[in-house]
Amino acid sequence: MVNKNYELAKEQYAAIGVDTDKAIDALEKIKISIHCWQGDDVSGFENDSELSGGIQATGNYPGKAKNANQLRQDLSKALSLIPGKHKVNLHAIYAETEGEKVDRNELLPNHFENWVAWAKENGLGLDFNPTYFSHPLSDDGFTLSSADEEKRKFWIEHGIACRNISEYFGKELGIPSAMNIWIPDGYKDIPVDRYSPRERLADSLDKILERKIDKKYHIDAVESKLFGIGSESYVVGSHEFYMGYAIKNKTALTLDSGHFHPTEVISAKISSVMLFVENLVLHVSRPVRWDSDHVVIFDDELQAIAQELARGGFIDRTSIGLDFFDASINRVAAWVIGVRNTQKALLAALLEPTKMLKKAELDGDLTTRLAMLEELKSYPFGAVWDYFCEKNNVPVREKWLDEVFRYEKDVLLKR
Ligand code: RNT
Ligand code: ZN
Repeated sequence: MVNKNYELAKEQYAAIGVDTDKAIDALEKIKISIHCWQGDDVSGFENDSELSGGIQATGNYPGKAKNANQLRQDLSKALSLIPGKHKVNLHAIYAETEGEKVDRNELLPNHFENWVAWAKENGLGLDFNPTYFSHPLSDDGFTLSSADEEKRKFWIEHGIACRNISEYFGKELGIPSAMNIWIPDGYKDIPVDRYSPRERLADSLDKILERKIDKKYHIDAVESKLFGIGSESYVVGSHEFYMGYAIKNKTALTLDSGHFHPTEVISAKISSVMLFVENLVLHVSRPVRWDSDHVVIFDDELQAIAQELARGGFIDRTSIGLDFFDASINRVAAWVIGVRNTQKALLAALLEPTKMLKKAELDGDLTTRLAMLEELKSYPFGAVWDYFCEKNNVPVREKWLDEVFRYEKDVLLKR
């Protein structure tokens, strides 16, 4: 059935000049950066601080991972239901310090050696994030832009420690680690001085990034935001701030789909960003009325993001990461849904007869452009997706759900 459907689909796509085998080869090469924090509601293993920084995981579905072994077990389960080879995105709070209290400015590569061993065993890459939230020294809402020099120093040291860890990931695994800096800094109410915190943030970043690291191993990225809970009126690390910083300092820029005004979409920004920065990092998320971090679904914006990457030839310069945390449904299923949807959107984009569409556009034939874009929506891309799953030895269509529920019964509900 899967093969038969694929052959039929292949013919239909061939008729409009699209090679489905080529699209499949291209999709197979794309590593999605899977965020570990969906597995435990962004808790981490430090055990002594509540989630803070204006982000929130709501829900209390049973079976949350309570330690690194459980989190790796859950990730392995999810990965077994996702076609292809991917990367796992870690945060500093997922360090394993064997019961010893190690503060964040003192973290070392060896605190992540279990993660590296596991990644090697499973053929995965790793990405990284310093954690600038859920810590007593971020309680007043300021970290790298703090006016308190002691605090600011602590967080600079944290950034430096994290770059060493990220470089270690890249060296050990032979795949560059993208390290994304996001800070929660900002004010609930209207500030008087918007400039000085930004000046301090730029200075902190300069200090963190001082040591040159080979891009073969490590890529620096910076993530902007419009507002958070408790930073509604002012966020130090705004889009303009980081766009400027990334261009000036040749870092990557991270675009999170939940971090802009409600009618603003990151798909529309990619083509501008790619003119001025070498690498793009995406945090694909789904904001529902606000930066709510819902599980990514196959919606218009996800498809538009994939189209922009494929049409522009930007896939090689982009780290496609996910960033959502929903604690109201099975957490393993949340990963599988989000990653598979992202891959589906990429496949749909790779199956587009882009050359033909661009030609129609250049020729001024905007009627054909619209007609074709609409017709393409009902082309049999699902048959190609099913074939891709089968080829990669993962369940076709919703069959993966049975495995998640079996795992829930055998493992998650026993925790
Ligand atoms: C917060 C940012 C940030 C975090 C993760 C946990 O608004 O999106 O990327 O979600 O680092
Ligand atoms: Zn994000």
